[in-house]
Amino acid sequence: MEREIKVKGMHCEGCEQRVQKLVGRLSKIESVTADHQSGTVTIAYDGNPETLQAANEQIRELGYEVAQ
Ligand SMILES: [Cu+2]
Repeated sequence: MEREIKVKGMHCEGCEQRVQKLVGRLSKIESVTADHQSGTVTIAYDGNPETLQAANEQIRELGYEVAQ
């Protein structure tokens, strides 16, 4: 299942890479694509709400704002 998360605060490719690397380390997340220009992080995951929640928390821990 794929989900697009709206994220504020990513300003460059470095931000994209941090998000992709750290969110991509979470279990049950198959792939992560971050785009600072559109302010989105797209994840492919198992469809479990807890997995989505973990991704949101990781993004916040990195200092970005997740719009619900
Ligand atoms: Cu940046």
